[in-house]
Amino acid sequence: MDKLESFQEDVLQGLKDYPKRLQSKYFYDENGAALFQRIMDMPAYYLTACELEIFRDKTTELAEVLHVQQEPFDLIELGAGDAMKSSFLLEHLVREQVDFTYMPVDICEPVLLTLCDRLQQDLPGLEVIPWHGENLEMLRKATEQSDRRKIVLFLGSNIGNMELDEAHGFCRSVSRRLKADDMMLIGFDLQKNPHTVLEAYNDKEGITGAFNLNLLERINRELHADFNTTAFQHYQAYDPIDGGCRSYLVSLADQKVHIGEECIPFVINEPIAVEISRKYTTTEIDRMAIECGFAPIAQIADSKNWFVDAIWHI
Ligand code: AVI
Repeated sequence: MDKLESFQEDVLQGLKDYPKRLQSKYFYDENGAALFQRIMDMPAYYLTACELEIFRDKTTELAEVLHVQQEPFDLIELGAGDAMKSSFLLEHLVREQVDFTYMPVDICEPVLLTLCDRLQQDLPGLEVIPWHGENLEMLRKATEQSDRRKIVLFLGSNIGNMELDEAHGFCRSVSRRLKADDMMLIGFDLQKNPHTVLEAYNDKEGITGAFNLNLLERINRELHADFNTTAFQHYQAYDPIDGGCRSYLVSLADQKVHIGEECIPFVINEPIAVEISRKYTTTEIDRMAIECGFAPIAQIADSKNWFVDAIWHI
């Protein structure tokens, strides 16, 4: 099945289900990636600034906890994107003449090529091997390719976009690929004042709303659908008990939407669940490490204690 076919299958399966749902991994077409960039620039979207601060101000501590002087290793960054945060660590390692190869993984080839070009200019001494494809598939290839020690980065609270069972399954799959002395560094957004969380996903300018509605536009563009995007409204909810920050697109009318040959009925106020951005407690993070076959070593936080990069070893 090609990419378009699996997109169509996932969309139809989700919209025929009850309650209706769409997968947030489909947010990131070209428009979605540009809108996410605007989200990251919003002052209310604190996550990027917090993790950037950790990588900028605690680089030496990160490098020490990761035992980078121990032996040559491969630094595999899952979902690397523009590697804005990890670049602080890369610069530090190059400066310290650490023996390592950087292996960025990304589903989007142009993003990966842009990153490689930038790294070649900014850090000419750095050895880079890009992996274009799905995270776990590329991790498998990278671990099969060499026996060198591996350090896996999974930043940006991307783990938060998975339901708990999915997040556990993902971390377990990573741990099964790793061996003694290998490590994983994973970014978690922490539970905090519920208003702070909600404001990060419910901006008045409507950028997050546009980001979510872009998924319907993408379905129109790529799957020959006729969503009237003005007849759907973004709704965000945060549950401070379980840490689930969920976004929905709510139908503003009784309406029918055609996707290719299929017809999907909506009743007024019916929601489509589109994304979870889960917030964790520090205890849950350590528990998750253990349940997934890792041993937690450290949690490095920003100055507000809003975000942590957790470091686990096998
Ligand atoms: C990519 N991911 C970690 C973002 C988040 O915070 O869940 C996606 C996002 N959705 C709305 N705003 C940002």
